[in-house]
Parts: sequence; C-alpha cells; structure tokens
Amino acid sequence: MLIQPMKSSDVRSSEVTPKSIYLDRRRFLRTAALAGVGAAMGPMAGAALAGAGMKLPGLVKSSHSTAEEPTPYDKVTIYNNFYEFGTAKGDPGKYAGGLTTKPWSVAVEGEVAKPAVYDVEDLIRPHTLEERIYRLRCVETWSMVVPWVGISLGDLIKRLEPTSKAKYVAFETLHDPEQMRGQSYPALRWPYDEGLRMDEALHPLTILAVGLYGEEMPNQNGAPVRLVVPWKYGFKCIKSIVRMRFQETMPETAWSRQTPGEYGFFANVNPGVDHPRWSQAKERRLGEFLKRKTLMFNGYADEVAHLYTGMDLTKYY
Ligand SMILES: Nc1nc2c(c(=O)[nH]1)N[C@H]1C(S)=C(S)[C@@H](COP(=O)(O)O)O[C@H]1N2
Ligand SMILES: [Mo]
Repeated sequence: MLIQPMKSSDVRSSEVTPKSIYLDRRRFLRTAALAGVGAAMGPMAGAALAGAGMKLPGLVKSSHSTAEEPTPYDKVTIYNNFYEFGTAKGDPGKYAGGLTTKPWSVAVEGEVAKPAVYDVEDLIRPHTLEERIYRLRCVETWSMVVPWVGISLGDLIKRLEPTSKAKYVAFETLHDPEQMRGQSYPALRWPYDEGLRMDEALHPLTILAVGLYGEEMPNQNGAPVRLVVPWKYGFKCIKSIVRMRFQETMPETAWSRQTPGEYGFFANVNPGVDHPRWSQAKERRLGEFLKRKTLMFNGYADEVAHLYTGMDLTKYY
C-alpha cells in the first residue's frame, strides 16, 4: 500500500489511479467477495461486515441511544485523533485510507477459556449489530454525537469465557509502521494500548464498534473494530484492535504511561476533576459555537456511577 511520500517520477502515469476509482474498485471487490461468502452461508450469516462505505445490514436500534442530534458525518470523519497516522486532526482522514482492514485478525489471550487468533468476522458475526447513538467526549474538550454500529463487548467476552482470574482486559492496536506512517515517530510508545476493568468491559454500554452512520467504519475512525466506552474520555476508545488480553493485573495504557500525572487508567469524564493544564468543566460540540457544560460520566452517571462507589475520583482519575 502506497503511503510513503513518493516522487511523482517514481510512478509511471499509467500506474496512477485516482483515489475515487481506486476506492470504487476496492469496494466492488469486497462486495463481490462478500456476495460469494453470503451465498455459501445463506441466511445464517448474521452480522457479517460489508465493504468500505457499505451499508451494514440488519441493524437494530438500541435503547441506550441518546436523542441528541448526531454530529454531521463530515465532521466525525475529518476531525480525528489517531496518532498512528499523524498528530494533526486532519491526518487520519488523509492517510488512513490505505490501511488494509480485510482480512483482520484479533488475538485473544491470557486468562480465558477460548484463546485463539480469530478473524474479526468470526468474533463479530454471531452478535446482533446495534446502532448506538452515543456522545464522545475527548479529553481535549471537544465532543461529538455519533451513531456507532457495534456489538456488546460484554456479550463477546462471555462467549470467550474468561477465567476467574481475569480482572482486566487489555487491548492493543495494530503495529505496522509500513501502513501507519505515524508509527515512524515516537509520538507515543507503539503499539497504542488501552484497558478496562472487567466490570467496565462487561457493562451494557460498552461496545465494540464496526461502523458508524449505518456504514462500515471509516479507517480514520478505527476500522475494522474499535472500542467505544461512552462515559470515559475518548482516548480509552482504542482503534483498529488486534489483541485482547485477559489478565489479573491492571494493564498499562498508552496515555497514562506517557504522562501519568495527566492521564489515568480510569479516565472517566468528570467536570469536577481538571486536567493539570486545562479545565474539564466545559466542552465544545463539533459544529457548535457556544460551549456546553460537561456532564458527570459524560451524562451516563445513572448507568455507571455505581461502578465507582467509594473510589476517590480525584485520585483514580
Ligand atoms: N489506536 C489509537 N486509538 C485511538 C487514538 C489513537 O491515537 N490511536 N486516539 C484516541 C482519542 S484521543 C480519541 S478522542 C478517539 C477519537 O475517535 P474518533 O476519531 O473516532 O472521533 O480515539 C481514540 N483512540
Ligand atoms: Mo481524545
């Protein structure tokens, strides 16, 4: 995949394919491949993933969705944090397109009865694809409302049968500097990693997302599979996951390893606990002018506050 900057003289003009045509071709190939799979599997095929930009069929609306107005698709897909493709908000939209997301494997390991390297399709397909309209609040104080498409992470975890020693789940993003140009720079320690306590991972609000706006996940938003934990700051929502490890100890995570005084393991949205360098009391919804008040647990307090009873949230930030 061509992601390194190349001199135009390196490429003969006959080899240059405009991006739109290239994407259409890729879309066609995926559709064709899936048509074959679908025919073989017949109506038993459940939540099979479609092609890039393809509609995901059979979505069920979720009762967990917010009634707020979704942030326009254009904003959700051009203003991103995905440091594997660069640190500017526009970089992922520019450079993630070439990432190969099919086939895609996810290694499941550690304290679990069914460890294996799974094709992502096999992990997702047995589950119902739901549309979950969630707020996402970035620690940098912008926010958006996104109609995610995903499955319950808890349902998947139960199917994988963690052992009684599994107290946490650790996640890792793909590490492939050839495809992820930002990994040539030490912006973070690669691969990006994240983690959840088991009760957080099993919470019904926590999903593995495979799409947004009814379509397969755009690469810049974390294709083919990313975490969405709506009551936590956006950096917990690790993208392009290749590994899930069940373990007894609290995992290290990319941002708290990098700057432990600024980012903690829990990272619950909390307007009362400021970042050392800025206030977390307000946020700007992408596309809006006036700031809004940030809500405790990003507005999901009724559902999740009980997970943290008795914990000092200024200490466990
Ligand atoms: N692998 C990986 N996952 C990541 C990030 C990243 O840099 N790399 N950025 C995080 C941050 S800080 C945010 S706010 C969200 C942004 O998700 P979005 O681009 O879909 O809005 O992704 C999170 N997941
Ligand atoms: Mo973020």
